[in-house]
Amino acid sequence: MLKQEIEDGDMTLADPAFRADVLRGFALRPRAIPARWFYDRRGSELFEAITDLPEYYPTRTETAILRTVCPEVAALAGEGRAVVEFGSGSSTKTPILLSAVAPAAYVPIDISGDFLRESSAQLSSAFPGLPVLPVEADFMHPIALPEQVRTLPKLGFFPGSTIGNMIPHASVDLLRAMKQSLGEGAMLLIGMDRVKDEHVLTAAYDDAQGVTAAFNLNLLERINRELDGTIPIDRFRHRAIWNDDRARIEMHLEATGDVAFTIEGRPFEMAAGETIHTENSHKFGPRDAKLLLRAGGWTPIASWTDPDSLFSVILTEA
Ligand code: AVI
Repeated sequence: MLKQEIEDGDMTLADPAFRADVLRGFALRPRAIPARWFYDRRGSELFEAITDLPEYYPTRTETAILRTVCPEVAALAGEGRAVVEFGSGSSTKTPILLSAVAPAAYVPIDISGDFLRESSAQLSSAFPGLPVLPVEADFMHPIALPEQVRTLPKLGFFPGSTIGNMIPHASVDLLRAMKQSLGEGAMLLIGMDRVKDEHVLTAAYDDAQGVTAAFNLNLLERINRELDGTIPIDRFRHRAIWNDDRARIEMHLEATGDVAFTIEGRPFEMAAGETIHTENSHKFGPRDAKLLLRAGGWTPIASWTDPDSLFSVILTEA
């Protein structure tokens, strides 16, 4: 999870980067706040709940694909690789890959030390004998991997279609940074969500139980909590819109009436119907996915989907 939270006893101190992004984001037109700020403790819990929703197909579909194809991935990757996961590996997907590949070591990378420690401890007990070497770092930039795995060939793992939350030039930068981190002879196994019927997409991001709405609105609660905000949350509603031109679901928070509020004492106003853009989730046709991967320096060598062509898992080499 991308999460950064500074706690001091009972009081949560504001992260200066959060403050800067919120103040900058409210000054933009249209207003926009980066999606990374969704993932405080409450936001991470809500995201976990989203992954179990009947409408949110990505997690269960990708998991099912991995169950089927990981033995093939293992055969293509060969023996003796270190698996390097971009993200904390707290999901059920990681054990599926580790069981099939039987790697020489497992290196999870995450910006949140808390998540990293929890998931590393779980994986160590599930795979006794496997060296688990967590790295607390921002994987958006090239990373020096632990000494123990430097000479081993790597298999990168980036599931969940998290790449879809970046705009195209940022995803190309990320793929290039991953290539640099993983080094010579590396492979990358990546999950990418596919373009599909608009109603299936909008339902996945605007579920009947309102969990995704709560996830989106929690960003305003976080601003109120951590930046001494007075945003009237009940005067905002969650919107999930398919932007066909950009092949992405956009999440927005829309003011349902004229509102005035303060953030750390600074005054802000929004008119009814004005929005704050909070997330992009890009979807990829099979050729778009391969083109993006090639632009990031990776050559696709195998690609799998589910029977309904909802989601892709792609194996690439550097
Ligand atoms: C983390 N990421 C891949 C999710 C997605 O589907 O874009 C985040 C999410 N936002 C709303 N629902 C799920």
